[in-house]
Amino acid sequence: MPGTAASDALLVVDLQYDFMPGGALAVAGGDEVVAIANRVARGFANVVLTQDWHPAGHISFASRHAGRRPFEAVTLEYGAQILWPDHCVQGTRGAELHRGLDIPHAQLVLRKGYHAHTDSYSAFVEADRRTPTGLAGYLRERGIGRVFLVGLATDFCVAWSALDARAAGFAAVVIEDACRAIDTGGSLAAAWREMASAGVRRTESSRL
Ligand code: VGL
Ligand code: ZN
Repeated sequence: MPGTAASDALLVVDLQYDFMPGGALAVAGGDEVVAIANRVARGFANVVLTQDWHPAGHISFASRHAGRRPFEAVTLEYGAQILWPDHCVQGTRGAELHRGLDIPHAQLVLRKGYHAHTDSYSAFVEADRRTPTGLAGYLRERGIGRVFLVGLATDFCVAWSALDARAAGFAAVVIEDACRAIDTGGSLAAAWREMASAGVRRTESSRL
């Protein structure tokens, strides 16, 4: 399953300081993914980086909801939302892409989660499940048919992006060893189940 076809793209999801060990929403082993992503990206002509990019006081922050704590679930206008520590606030260091990322040929940095009242785990469609980011159109116009995914976190932004890639008609392949999970409340097992039933495939970076 070589990823070098002109119609393949690699999506490098949210390799930002706030998701690294020591960050505001640290993902265990998140920093290990950077070197793997760099290596994988060398095999792709088409690379898109994503960047979680929230305004201060974003609706997904527990600090915005009186009496709520991070990792609690609440119901918002658009449905279920897990509350998070403040993270990836626009213009802060925590929102910056890891400086060890070495993918100079990446063509697009796609920011998401910038609407104050809507989260967006997915790089394709916001959490209201209606507002597109424009990524599907971008990939389609560029003749992309298959999207490979690496990054953070397996069970949130990677999984939702992979599911929405499928929903938009792309083949989707998650490179499992190039991702790390948050795994809160069974989220990782649930994400793999949903991805499997949506036809998302999984592979290892050594197989590319
Ligand atoms: C993410 C939770 C909140 C992610 C982003 O990148 O997976 N998770 N914001
Ligand atoms: Zn976020």
